[in-house]
Amino acid sequence: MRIGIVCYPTFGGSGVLATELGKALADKGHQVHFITYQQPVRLNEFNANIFYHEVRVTTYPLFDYPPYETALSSAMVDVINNHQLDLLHVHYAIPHASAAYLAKKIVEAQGRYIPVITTLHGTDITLVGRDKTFAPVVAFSINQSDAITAVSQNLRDETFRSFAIEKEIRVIHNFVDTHRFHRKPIDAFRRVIAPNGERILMHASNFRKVKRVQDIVRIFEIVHKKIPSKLLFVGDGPERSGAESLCRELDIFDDVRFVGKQDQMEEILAVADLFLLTSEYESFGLAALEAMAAGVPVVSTNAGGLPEIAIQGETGYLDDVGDIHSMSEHAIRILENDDILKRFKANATAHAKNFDIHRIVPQYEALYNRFLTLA
Ligand code: GMT
Repeated sequence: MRIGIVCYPTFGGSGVLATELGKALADKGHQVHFITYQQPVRLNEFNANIFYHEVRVTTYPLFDYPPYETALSSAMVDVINNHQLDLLHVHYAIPHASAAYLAKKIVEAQGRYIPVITTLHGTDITLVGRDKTFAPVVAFSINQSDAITAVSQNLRDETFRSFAIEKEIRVIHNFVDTHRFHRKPIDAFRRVIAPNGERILMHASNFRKVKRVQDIVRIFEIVHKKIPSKLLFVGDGPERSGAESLCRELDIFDDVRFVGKQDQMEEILAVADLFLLTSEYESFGLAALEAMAAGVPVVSTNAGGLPEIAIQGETGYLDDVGDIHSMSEHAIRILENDDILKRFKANATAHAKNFDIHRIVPQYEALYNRFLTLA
């Protein structure tokens, strides 16, 4: 198949998932065309089946807001026609679903049929999409997609609650390459972070408000009093400086490291003992799944789709949003004893296999195939 993938190229989960999907499809022999404004961060290796088409937005003094969506639709039309795409798979509704709708209509007028599959990822529905400046366009373009998928049952239900969607929304859970994430820790790296064998707690995100990173700091403060430990923050974003200030205020800064954006997550996760995710909402929580695949138990909130990927008391614990004390107690319970930690690590590794790339990618292929027979 010749597949066009449209996504955000940044560190966010939707872009990561779309890129990993494209790479997996290319490995299976499909020709994959990424259409986006920048090389996706996880698109870091050469593959003869992968093509990358950069969307360029012409600037002009008249444009206070350069029309990215128009440029994106034009790029889609160009790639559909010049590379004879069989379908377009767009990740994150805004503005990808409406740009795809326009591209679809343009090529239709030229006599070509191109199915559009839209995958909803979370904030495109729950935060940004609901905003009335976007809502009518989001609802319309989702309804115009030939197929709609959501990354969790929770997101599917939220979408139906928020918009008048007239079509079936298929749940295809996010996935992880469990083989790639199952790494041996690099001892030298572990020693740099935890020179005296302390436990290592980790959080990775885009540090947006929805992640409640201050809760992570407060949980660590409690855990740290009982268990010699270090906290590693991976990623960057608007709430990072607030988290740094809180670490200073609580006098734990020497035991916390902010390592910024990293693309080799599997190597960093390999040294972690516990992953913390305190989000107010996660449609899925890909970062938590990647942690589990690396054998790292997860203490998280029970928000959104997180209960669909974790097992209470086995792969970690799920607590109410903001319940810092329960999350701290659970973290301590996992970390205080080597045998318990080992059991949680093994459970996390085993459970992540249910979301292995080789189980999930065929679900997308089966969906694509339904449309190829219509073309
Ligand atoms: O978490 C973010 O803010 C980034 C966002 C994105 O669109 O990249 O992540 C969303 O999509 C991920 C991949 O499907 C999910 O794992 C995240 O849970 C989801 N984030 C939210 O729902 C807040």
